[in-house]
Amino acid sequence: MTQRDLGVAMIGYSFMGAAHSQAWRTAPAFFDLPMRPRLRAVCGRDADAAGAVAGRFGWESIETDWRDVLERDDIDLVDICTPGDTHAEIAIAALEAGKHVLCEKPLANTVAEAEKMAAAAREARARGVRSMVGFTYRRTPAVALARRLVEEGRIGTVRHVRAQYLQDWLADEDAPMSWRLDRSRAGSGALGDIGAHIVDMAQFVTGDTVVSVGGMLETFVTSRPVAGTHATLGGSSSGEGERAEVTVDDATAFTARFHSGALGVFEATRFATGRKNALRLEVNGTHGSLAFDFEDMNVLELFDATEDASTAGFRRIIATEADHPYIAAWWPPGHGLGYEHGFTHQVVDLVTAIADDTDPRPSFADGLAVQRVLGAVESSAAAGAVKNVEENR
Ligand code: SOE
Repeated sequence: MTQRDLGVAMIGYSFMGAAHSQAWRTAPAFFDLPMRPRLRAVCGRDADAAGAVAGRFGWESIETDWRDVLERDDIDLVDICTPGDTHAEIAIAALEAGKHVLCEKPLANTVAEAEKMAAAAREARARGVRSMVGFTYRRTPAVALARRLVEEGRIGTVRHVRAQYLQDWLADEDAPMSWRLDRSRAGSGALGDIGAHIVDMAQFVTGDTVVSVGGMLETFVTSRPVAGTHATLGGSSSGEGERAEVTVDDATAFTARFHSGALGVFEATRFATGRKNALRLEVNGTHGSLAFDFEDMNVLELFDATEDASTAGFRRIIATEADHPYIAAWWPPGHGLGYEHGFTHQVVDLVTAIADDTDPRPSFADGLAVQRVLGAVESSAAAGAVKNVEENR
C-alpha cells in the first residue's frame, strides 16, 4: 500500500530543532509509519542559519516567515520549536489554516495563552486537524513502563509522588544571559522550562491530576553578562561588559495535593551543582514503589511490597526488553536508548494518531493542565504562602 506523505515544516532550528529534525528522519527508518514524513521546510528569521540546518538535516527548503509556511499546500503539519512567547500565535494560526501542530513544551508562557491554544485545538479537532504538546520524557521506555505498572495496580494506591528536575548549567554566576532567562521570551525560568516536564510526568505516570499547590520561586543571580560584550585582555575576559537583568526564577520548590488525595513534592532547579539532567520521579503506593532517574534512563526501579520482607528490595528493571514500550523497533536487550529516542517516539505516536484520525497525547488540553499547575505555583509564591518559623515561637 503506498504511504500518504505528511509534509512537515519546522519553525525554529536550535537545540530543539536538531532533536526534532533527527526524529523526523529517524522515525520512518525504525518504525513502520502509516504516513511518510517529508521534511518540506525549516523556518527561521536567519536565512543562512536555516539554510545550514536544512543542509545538515535534509530539509527540502527554507522559509524566513512562518506565515508563508501556512500558505503552502505541501505542508500538512507545523512543528513549533521556538521560544514560548511565539507558541500561541503560531499554533493558533496554523490550526486555523488546517495544519496539524506539534508544539514544544511548555505549551505557552501563560495560562491565558494556553487556554486560547486549547480552545483552538478543540475547534480544529472537529475539522480533523490534530495537535500535540512535546512532553517527550513520557516516551522514555522506562517511564512508559512505569505508567503501565501503575495502571495495572502493581503498586496499589498511590500515596506519595516525589519529582525533581536537577540541572546545574547556571550554577556559574558568570554563565551568560540567554532567552531562557528573559520572562518576555520564556514566560518563566526553571518552573516552566523543566518544572513543566515533572508535572506532566507525575500526572502521566499516576493518571492523577494536581489539584492544589504551595510553592516558592527564587532567583539567585539577578543579572548576567551578555555574551560577546566583555572586554578581553590577553584572551581572557576581564573588566565589566554589558549585563542584563534575569527576570525569571532560577529554582522552584512546591508541594502538591492530587485529586486522589496523594501528596506530592516537586523541585526544579538550574543550580543543583553536579546534576546535569537529573529528572527523577518516585511514586510510593500501598503495594510498592517505582523510581526513575533520567541520568540512568534505561532503568526503572521497582519495590514490590507483596514480596517476602526477607528478600524484598528495590530491583533494577533494565527497560530494554522487546515487550517494553517502543523497544521492539530498536536494539537487543541491554543496548539502551538515549535522550533523542523520546523525540523519535513522539513522531511515531503523532503520525500514527493523525493517520488513525485520533487525538494525540499529550494534547493541548494536557498542556493546559500543566500550565495551570505552573500558574498556581506562581500565584502561591507571589502570595508568600509560607510561615516564618520565628513567628511560631
Ligand atoms: C533546559 O536546558 C532543557 O533544554 C529543556 O528546555 C528541555 O526541555 C529538556 O529536555 C532538557 O533541558
